[in-house]
Amino acid sequence: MKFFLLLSLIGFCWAQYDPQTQYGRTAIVHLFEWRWVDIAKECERYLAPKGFGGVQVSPPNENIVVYNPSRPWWERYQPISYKICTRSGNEDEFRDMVTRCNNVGVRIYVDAVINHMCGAGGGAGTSSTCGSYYNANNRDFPSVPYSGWDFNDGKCNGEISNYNDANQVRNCRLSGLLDLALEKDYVRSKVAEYMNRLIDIGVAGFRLDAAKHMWPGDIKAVLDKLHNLNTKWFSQGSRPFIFQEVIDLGGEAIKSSEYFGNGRVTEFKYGAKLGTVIRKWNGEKMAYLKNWGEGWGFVPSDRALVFVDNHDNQRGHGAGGASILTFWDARMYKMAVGFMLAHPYGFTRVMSSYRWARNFQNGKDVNDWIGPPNNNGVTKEVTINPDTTCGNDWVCEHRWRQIRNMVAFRNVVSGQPFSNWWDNGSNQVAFGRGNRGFIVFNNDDWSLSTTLQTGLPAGTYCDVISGDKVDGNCTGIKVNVGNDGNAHFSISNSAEDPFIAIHAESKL
Ligand code: QV4
Ligand code: CA
Repeated sequence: MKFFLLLSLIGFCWAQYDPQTQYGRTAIVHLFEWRWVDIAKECERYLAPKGFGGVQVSPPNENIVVYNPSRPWWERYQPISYKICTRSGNEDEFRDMVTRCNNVGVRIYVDAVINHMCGAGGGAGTSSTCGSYYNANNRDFPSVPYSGWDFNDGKCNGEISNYNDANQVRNCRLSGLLDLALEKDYVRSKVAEYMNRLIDIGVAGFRLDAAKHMWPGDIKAVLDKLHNLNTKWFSQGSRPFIFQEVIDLGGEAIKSSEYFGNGRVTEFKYGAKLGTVIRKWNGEKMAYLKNWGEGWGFVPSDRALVFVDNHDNQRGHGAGGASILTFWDARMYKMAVGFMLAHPYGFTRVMSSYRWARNFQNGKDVNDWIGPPNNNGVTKEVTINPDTTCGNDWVCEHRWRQIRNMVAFRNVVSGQPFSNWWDNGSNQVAFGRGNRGFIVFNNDDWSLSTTLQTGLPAGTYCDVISGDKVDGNCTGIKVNVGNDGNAHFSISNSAEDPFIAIHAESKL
């Protein structure tokens, strides 16, 4: 990432696109709803040794407490104040997490909910995660403080009803959430004060929640008030990494390109399209992935934050629809995440979820609101089983061998070109990353057996999908690459994981 720093030093201001990860670390994980004490431990015991670049954490600021339904995950997207005090932990625990993760080279990115406060129907009282008083009826949030003057009621006192009217999308209420008047310097200053407190603690950047619902210029005005990153862990002049949640599947007034000046944007087309291809819906096939990336109409790679699923669309919220692959579709999900991590496009985020009791009625999961594993509202610890999986209903996709090893693959091939593409015209495809990595998929209903040019030096390589390289041996499939770079691959269409990946560091 030193390249970005050089550019920022000579005034290219690239820095807000730079994830600020430790050199050679190229993916982050969203530890959705985890407690700070558990994230601190995970940084030290797992994320650092396995080469993860950082963690997106759930909103750390005080939120409304909702009892109907009972403590939904989405209560954390209804701020009451900017006190660092939620079900994930208090400010001391947050500080400890950021320090311990940074000390092992794992960055923390905060989910910043700065477009709004709680729902207009949130009532009044102290039903909040830190006991702060609020009164949604008269827009009173004394712990910030915000009052009626600080909201957009004067511009629009209703909900967004027309996504083809940019003014509505920015100035009206998203799902009834009280919309902050971010054109006011006072509001910009309160938001920046909150974000600067987090920067000074040591965070590396921010996900800007509901960025689509804020004017790009208002966001820029806030970002211009932000401090440089803490020099205890970041070089002088480092700017916070910014990725803006902008859902743009096309066909609406607002385009993600309006936000490129502020930082990266979430590319929701990525997961929606990849899910359709891997599911082989609408005549899609993996052979079409040859021009994956900008060729599919996505934003430029250096402006993209990409993911297979996120906390919204893994449960039917937000965008992507039924094609989105999640941990519930494990076999296809691993293929999609593997493809994402092997392909050079975008900066990659891996989802890490919890299990909940889905209950589909008329095609909709009526339990889509269920919050994290908990004992009477207290979020459960992330326990680690002897086989390194997680207990207490935490899914820990990031610990699945196929996904963990592809995070390492992405690090090993970083900077290498997309090369040696091959396909069978259907759903058997392969591609390399220069002379450092190679991956082969069989998503057809028949076996794959073919010799391919890998671009790799001769030698015996361990497949990192079916196993690991342990003490100079492969616990899974071995692949022999000849002096000409060719190797033979056989993948049954009924294999547990119908894909093979090898790289420079899995070579015996
Ligand atoms: C209800 C009614 C409203 C009424 C309001 C009155 O629906 O008509 O005016 O009460 O208070 C929850 C409830 C929702 C409720 C709202 C306010 O689900 O029914 O409105 O609270 O009380 C998450 C959830 C939402 C949730 C919200 C706040 O997805 O269901 O709403 O948190 O708790 C668009 C946006 C995109 C957004 C996506 C979900 O462009 O930015 O929708 N994604 C982000 C986050 C997402 C979060 C929000 C934005 C809001 O990823 O998790 O929404 O911060 O695509
Ligand atoms: Ca707004």
